[in-house]
Amino acid sequence: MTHWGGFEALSDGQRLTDVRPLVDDPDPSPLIHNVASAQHAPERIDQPYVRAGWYRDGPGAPGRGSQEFVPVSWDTAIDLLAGELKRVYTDHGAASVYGGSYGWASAGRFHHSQSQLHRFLNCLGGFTYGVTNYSYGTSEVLLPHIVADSDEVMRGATSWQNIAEHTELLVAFGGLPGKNAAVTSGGIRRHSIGPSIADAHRRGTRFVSVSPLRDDTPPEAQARWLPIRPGSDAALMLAIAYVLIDEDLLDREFLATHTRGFEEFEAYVLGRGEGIAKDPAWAQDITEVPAADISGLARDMARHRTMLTVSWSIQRNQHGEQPVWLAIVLAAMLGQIGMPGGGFGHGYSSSGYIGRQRPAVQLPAVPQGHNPVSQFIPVARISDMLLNPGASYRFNGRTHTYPHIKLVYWCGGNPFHHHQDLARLRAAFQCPDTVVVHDPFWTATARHADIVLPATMSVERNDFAAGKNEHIVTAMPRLTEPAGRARNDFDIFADLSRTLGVEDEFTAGREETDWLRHLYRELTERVAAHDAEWPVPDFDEFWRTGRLELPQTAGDQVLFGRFAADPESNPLPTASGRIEVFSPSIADSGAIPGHPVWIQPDEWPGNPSYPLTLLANQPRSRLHSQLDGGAHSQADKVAGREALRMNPRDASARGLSAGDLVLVSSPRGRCLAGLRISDDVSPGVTQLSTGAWYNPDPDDPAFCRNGNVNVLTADRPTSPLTQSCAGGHVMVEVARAHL
Ligand code: PGD
Repeated sequence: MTHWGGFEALSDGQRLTDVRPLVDDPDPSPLIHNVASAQHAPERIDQPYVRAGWYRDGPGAPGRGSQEFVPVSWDTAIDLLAGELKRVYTDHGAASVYGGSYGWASAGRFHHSQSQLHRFLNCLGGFTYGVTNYSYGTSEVLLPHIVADSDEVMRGATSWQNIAEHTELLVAFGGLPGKNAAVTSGGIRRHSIGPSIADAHRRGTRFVSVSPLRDDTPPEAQARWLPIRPGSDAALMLAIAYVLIDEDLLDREFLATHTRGFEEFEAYVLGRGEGIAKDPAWAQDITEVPAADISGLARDMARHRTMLTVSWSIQRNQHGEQPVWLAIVLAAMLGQIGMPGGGFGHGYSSSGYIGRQRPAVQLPAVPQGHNPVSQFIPVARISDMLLNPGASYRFNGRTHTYPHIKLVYWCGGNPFHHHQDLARLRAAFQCPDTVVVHDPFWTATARHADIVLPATMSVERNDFAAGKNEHIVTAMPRLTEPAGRARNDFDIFADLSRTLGVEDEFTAGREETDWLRHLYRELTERVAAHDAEWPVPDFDEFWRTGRLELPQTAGDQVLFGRFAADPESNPLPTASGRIEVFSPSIADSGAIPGHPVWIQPDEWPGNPSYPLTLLANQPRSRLHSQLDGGAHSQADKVAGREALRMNPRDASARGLSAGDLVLVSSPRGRCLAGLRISDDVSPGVTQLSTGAWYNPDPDDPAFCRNGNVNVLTADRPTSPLTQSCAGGHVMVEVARAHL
């Protein structure tokens, strides 16, 4: 099982051949073909390594990211690392270790890299941790202020089945990209988004896809495409709100009984304060959506059972809070929240689990123990923390201080893929005394470490997996020997904990198989407690058949149905118990206004040096940066680089042809890419997915030869409220490259 689907394969003990999707997957992802082809690729780390300067001169030696590595034995690596951990914990304390280690790693409940790392570091006294995430970090902070916990909103989203039965109009801001729905963190057994959309379309749901990219919504939806200027969805939504107010198409009774603060918002929309009415003509200038289309869409929404959804990508931008908040306010104005097929969702198609019925039991996880350290950062503030120890910053209404970090430990993530402004990150990575990385591959993060330990891939170990809202648990028997001298993260930590005298706390006396049986027992006890009649095979039987079906929650899944029916008895977990159109807690934070507004991002069309808006979105041919060397990912390259898409009009204005090697420049950096021309991309827009491996010029860390888009993006937070990743858009210029 992978985050992008399950497969069966033949194995000769060393390599996989004949990889096939699981037979019960209705729409398998071709990404499974990256696994076997990457397993023994040259980028695989064959044994432990230590950076030459660090090996020679010890912690703090300069040259990280630009030096050779010395191969060492496992015994030497464990001794060196144990000694360094002891020094840092003794001399500087647990808060000087950054173990946030953000990243997706691999599917599998036991060999979950971050859980293993956190458990290990907690045995040593704890660590500075990371909060929120790069996927939907903005919403994770925002949503509890205005409706509920983000997990509740996303895992409890109205089901696709309910949409197919009841929704007349589904308006998708950011579209419904099938490539993202093909992935669920933790594993996806059945790819069902295409069939779900086709079913809804067949039963009469009309789709409107608001996006700069036509193919952000799959053909099954037969969607009406409403191209929009990137980053302007909030302006479009405000104009829709204006039309609903102006034409009295809103449900004032729902607003009075279920929301707080609509009056302040209404005054802003009508321009009563600062005098600018947010009408369709105002929005047309900002969004490039014709005013008549905006009015028409508002009326269509008011006259039909309407579901609004905002993709995660839209909140991954400066001021990304605003469109998420506005979609909820619009849904409240329509008065359909809690009705079958109506209301709002967040992230339909941003991940495969949203809109699927929840299982009735929680999956087991490796216990992480207790972390006594209170210091943390929002994960996307990694460079700020390393570059500015002791500085203060605002987050979610409070002031915090960046700790002094001496040791960075990364296991299962790739910040030199996921973070913005990689030249700045590279400078930040020079600050700690020591950087440790476990990864199966020589990622750019491994190349910027001092101690590099080769981890197994999931096909090289035993585990079981189920992603969010997945109701089949899949066994993951080890299919091959580990490549080279790779070891499981768990075994590496077990060795370290033995050397450091905390083995019993870390392993609890269990090895891999004992842990799997232990976690499986926990799961089956939960199933039995929920439904004593539910068929539960013992572990050996589960391992033989490869699957365990979980009971699902009962009933038709409608988000906030009970709240809508009786808000007094079923209040939301917000300060007012209602939907907060105006939020005093957000207003008091001073970070952003107390109701949603339009704020123009700092980078915006108008600078002749960087006239194109580049969408730095999720790739089609791999998950993030994972297995970029795999066959499927490599087959998608153009001119040997990551493919950049551009509208024919913009290509011809620059004298560019399909297949050209191009140079993409932003105010921060430059990268090479291969040109693909497509009228699925709006004029003035260009698109380069994330995940090509950062391969900097030795003399210029801001220049990437492979096409890593994060050399271009700004390391700027969404806002001081959410401090999240705003890497979705960047202004660029594209020209033919001369090598
Ligand atoms: P991955 O490529 O999945 O990226 O960032 P993330 O760091 O999660 O990295 C996972 C790493 O774990 C890989 O190097 C893989 O080899 C390693 N790994 C896999 N299995 C194991 C294992 O068992 N043990 C160990 N030790 N390592 C393992 C993703 C992040 O990028 C996310 S979630 C999002 S949504 C963001 N998206 C964007 C974006 O849209 N635009 C921009 N500009 N930037 C983004 N960055 C973010």
